Amino acid sequence: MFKPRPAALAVSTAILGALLIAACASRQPPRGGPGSGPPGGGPGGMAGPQGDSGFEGGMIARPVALLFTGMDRDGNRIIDQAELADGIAAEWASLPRTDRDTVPALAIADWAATALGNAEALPNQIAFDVNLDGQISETEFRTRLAEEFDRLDRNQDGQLTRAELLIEVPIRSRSRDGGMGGGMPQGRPPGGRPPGGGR
Ligand SMILES: [Ca+2]
Ligand SMILES: [Ca+2]
Repeated sequence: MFKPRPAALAVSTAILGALLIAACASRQPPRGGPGSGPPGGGPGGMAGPQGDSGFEGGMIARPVALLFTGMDRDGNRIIDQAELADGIAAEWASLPRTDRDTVPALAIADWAATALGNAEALPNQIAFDVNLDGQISETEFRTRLAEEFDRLDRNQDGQLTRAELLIEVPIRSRSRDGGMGGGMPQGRPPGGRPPGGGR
C-alpha cells in the first residue's frame, strides 16, 4: 500500500503552487505590442475594458493618489516623507489665503477640481475643515493629507509605492437590464483597510 510521505506531499504542493502562479502569469496581457490586443488599450492603461465602465475586476486609484504621484520629485515612483512634506507645502503655497492665513472652504473646492480632478473628490473641504469654521488652516490641510498618505501606506514604511495607491475593484455580476451600470465602484484596498475609514 502506497503511503505518501510528508516530504512528497510538500513537493507536490509546491509544484502545484508553481503551476498556479505560472497560469496566472500567463494570463497577463502582452505589453501593448503592435497588432496584439484591443486597439488603444483600457482607460489609463489599466486592464482592458470588460464592461461599460471598464472597472470591473480591475484596479483603480483614488483621486488623492493623483496628488501624491505628482509629489515624486526624484522620479523614482515612490513618494517619501520629504517629498510629501515638500509637496504639501507647495500645495498650500498655491492656495489663496485670507489675512488670518487660512484658506476659504470654497477655495479648497477650486483646488480639488484641479489637484484631485474634481471639486467633490475626497478629501473635500468638509474633510479638511476639522473645526467646521468654513476656513482651512495650514495645520488642517497638512494633517489631513498626511493622514491620507498614512492610510494608503499599507506597510507603514513611510513611503508610498504605486502598488499602495491601487485599489482592487471586485468583479461584479452584471445584469443586462441593470440600467446605466454606472455608479462609483466600491473598492477595497488589497491590504484590507477600508478606504475613507476614520481613524
Ligand atoms: Ca520619490
Ligand atoms: Ca509604503
